[in-house]
Amino acid sequence: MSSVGKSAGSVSGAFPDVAVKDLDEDQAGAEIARLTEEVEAADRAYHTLDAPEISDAEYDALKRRLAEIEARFPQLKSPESPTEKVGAPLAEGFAKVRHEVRMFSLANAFETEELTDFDERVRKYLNLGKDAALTYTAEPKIDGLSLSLRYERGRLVQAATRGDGETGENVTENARTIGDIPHHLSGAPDVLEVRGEVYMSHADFGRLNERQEKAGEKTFANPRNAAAGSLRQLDPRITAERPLRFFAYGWGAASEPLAETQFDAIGRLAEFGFSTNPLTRLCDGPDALLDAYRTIEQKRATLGYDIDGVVYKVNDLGLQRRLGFRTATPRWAIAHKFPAELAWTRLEAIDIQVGRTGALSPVARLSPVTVGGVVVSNATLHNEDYIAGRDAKGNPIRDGKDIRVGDWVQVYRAGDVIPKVADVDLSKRPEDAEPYEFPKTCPECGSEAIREDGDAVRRCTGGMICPAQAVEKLKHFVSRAAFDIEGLGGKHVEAFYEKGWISEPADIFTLGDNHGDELRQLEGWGEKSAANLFAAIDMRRRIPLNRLIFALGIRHVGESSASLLANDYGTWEAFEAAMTSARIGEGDDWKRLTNINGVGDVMATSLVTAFHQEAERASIDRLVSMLEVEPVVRRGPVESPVAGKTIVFTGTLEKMTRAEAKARAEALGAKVAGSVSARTDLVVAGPGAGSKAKEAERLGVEMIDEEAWLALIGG
Ligand code: D41
Repeated sequence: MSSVGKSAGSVSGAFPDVAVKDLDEDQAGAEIARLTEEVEAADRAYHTLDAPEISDAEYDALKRRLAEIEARFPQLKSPESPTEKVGAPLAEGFAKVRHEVRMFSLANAFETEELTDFDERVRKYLNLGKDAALTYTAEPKIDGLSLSLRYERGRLVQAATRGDGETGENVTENARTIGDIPHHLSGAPDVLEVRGEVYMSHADFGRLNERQEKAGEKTFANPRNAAAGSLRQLDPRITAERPLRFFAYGWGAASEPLAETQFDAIGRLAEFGFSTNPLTRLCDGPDALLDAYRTIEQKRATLGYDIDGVVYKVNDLGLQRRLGFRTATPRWAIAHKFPAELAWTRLEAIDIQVGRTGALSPVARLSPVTVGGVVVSNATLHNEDYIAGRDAKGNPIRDGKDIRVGDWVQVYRAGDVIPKVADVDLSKRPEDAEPYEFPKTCPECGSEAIREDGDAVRRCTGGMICPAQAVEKLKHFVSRAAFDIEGLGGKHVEAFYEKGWISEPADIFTLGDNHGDELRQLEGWGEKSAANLFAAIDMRRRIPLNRLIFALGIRHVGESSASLLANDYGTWEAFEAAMTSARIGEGDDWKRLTNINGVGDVMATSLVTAFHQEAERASIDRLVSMLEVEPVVRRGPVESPVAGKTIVFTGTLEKMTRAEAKARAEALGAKVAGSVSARTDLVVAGPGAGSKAKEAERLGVEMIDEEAWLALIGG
């Protein structure tokens, strides 16, 4: 029951096949909920469980669709949306470091067209014509992990991983062991944070794995994992033995400007003693960028280290400053990714894994093959339609070719993710290959497995009698975004379940009383570790409402939906009472539930059903009787003179474009509206303001010019 190849699943009742422009508001809400769940599930699998479930390309596609829908329906966008977040949650064990200047991520482009779009967006934002000069840098995108190095008066004082962009891990001692990282800089500003990528070369990676294998230690799947695993060693002596390298690509806090351009600033970093990528080029437009992309792609195989694309950045630092940042990414940079790598191999077998909600997920067992430097032997097959060569609507995929055991299949992987089967070669199909027959019963418990109308997934009906479902549900319960019980990982859950010590979440809270002595006797456990575990469990007897709702593992209720529900109902008592009295499709409780932005009929039905199923309900009640559920505390708004105000811009702005003004206002917590009404708090009017200014005057809305506006927001 490893999580290899489990697909993020599809949610019935959403609208994955409707073009964004054709969605109505209700559909958009359901799609946002579905995409949010899928992105979060993938994030968890990738970062927390170290077992990615979908390819980078699929992940990017989900996130992109989510962003598109949010852009069209900004009123539906949650401040907690995954499109607002950067990077990985923190691992435990290192002290946390707040970055003085946030470490942003990079937006991605895959197609040439997206690169020209990028250039157009930049020009439009800056109000530059098509032919105005605009220079970019192009540099390889190193496939490693980002690190921020803080120097004070030239001395390295701190090194931190990116973490979630706001807060990273303090890995200073480890960073000091990396040869490419200077301990002293001369001629640098008093405070300077140098940012770059830690990576491992192919040759060093090969030698490290050989060494690990000889020593009977675990080997790494690829250089990036090796670099990450090596940098995040709690013992710096281990890091010191690992051949890590570092390329500087940027900076965070700096007490003085380094230069006037990106290119020159990187040149300064090189003067200070950093390695900077020798393939970095200046480009005077999209054609030159594409040229640089092709050149770098050609060199990819012989570079000796992994790169996964090319990063373009606006060269002029003044323009970078004006362009600024969206929530998670700069407007002045983009990563142009290389296409995914492909390989052909034989499909040896199809296994079925059973998940928390009973979903039967087919996994391809492959003849091992190297894809982009990584040996691949498993791949996801998604669901039975995918194997049969159909999509969710019954339309052919792969021209309708089905997948059979014994087939030659094409697998692809992008980054270090679980690969996917993309295609099948019918000319190599063995004569005796039979169409795959998807099981109609659960391979774990023998219960009937059924497919509901509109659901792409076949599910085991065994509920908690199915050991696979029970264990997966328990694993979900203790996972990081749920109860996050330190020292109680998936392996322990499996072991305790097998011993019959825990079969539902409530049992975790009586584990000490009922099985404490047995646990202390268990191999690998003792007084201290058992005491630690029970202390960790006790710590979670108080739990925030949103975590509890998420932890229940109700189908369609992911992390974000759980927060939406918690925010709306506020307390467990209110939530529980509403779910208990609600009836599917009717009455006030149902109306209130489905009126929550982001809660559609599908999720609501799932919730109400769960609370009305006797066994499930009893299990929830047993759990909650042992807990103290924290109600939701509402967060205060951003502090600024315009926070919470509704602002309208009209007329010509001279110091910035409309888009820039809007972004600034929104960053300060204001709402920017397109027309003046009684709800408008402030109108910023430039020369040529017409009807909107008149309307503001008529309504007595405060009106100021651009200069006063800039003074108000501090320039
Ligand atoms: O080589 C890289 N992996 C690389 C990453 C690069 N050459 N430049 C980068 N520039 C940035 C900004 C523009 C945000 C300063 C980056 C990254 N960011 C980055 N890497 C991982 C997250 C962000």
